[in-house]
Amino acid sequence: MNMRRLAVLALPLALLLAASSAMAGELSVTYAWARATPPGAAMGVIYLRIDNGSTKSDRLLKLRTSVAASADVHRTEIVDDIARMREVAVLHVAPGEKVEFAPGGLHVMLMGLKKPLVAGKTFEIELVFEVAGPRRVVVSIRD
Ligand SMILES: [Cu+2]
Repeated sequence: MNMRRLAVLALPLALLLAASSAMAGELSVTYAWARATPPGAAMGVIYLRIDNGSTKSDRLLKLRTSVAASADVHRTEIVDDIARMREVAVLHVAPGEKVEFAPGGLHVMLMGLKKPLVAGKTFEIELVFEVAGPRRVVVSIRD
């Protein structure tokens, strides 16, 4: 293998390392998406991932978005074969823990939607953590 070939192979690896080291030591919120809603719908849901890359335990205290009157963390639970949603007032995220919000489990419940969530569009939500502070993320809307 000649040197030129080596350099070409080394470049993607260097980029990968740079990307992962930028995330290390921090709490990050990624993969945020919302389900598109029909016209007139009052409620919507957001799924995302919280990755606590820090060494400190943290808590999600509050969520803010301009698209709805309120945004709260809910957990769907099956009780006696019936799916129920329960509000999670304060979500704990342990050091190194990844918390996945996904259909059938944790989700952000939007209530009092101000307009329909249209597939292909985006909006922003801010998650306020006790230790890490606010994290503003772009939510993409999907069908
Ligand atoms: Cu809910």
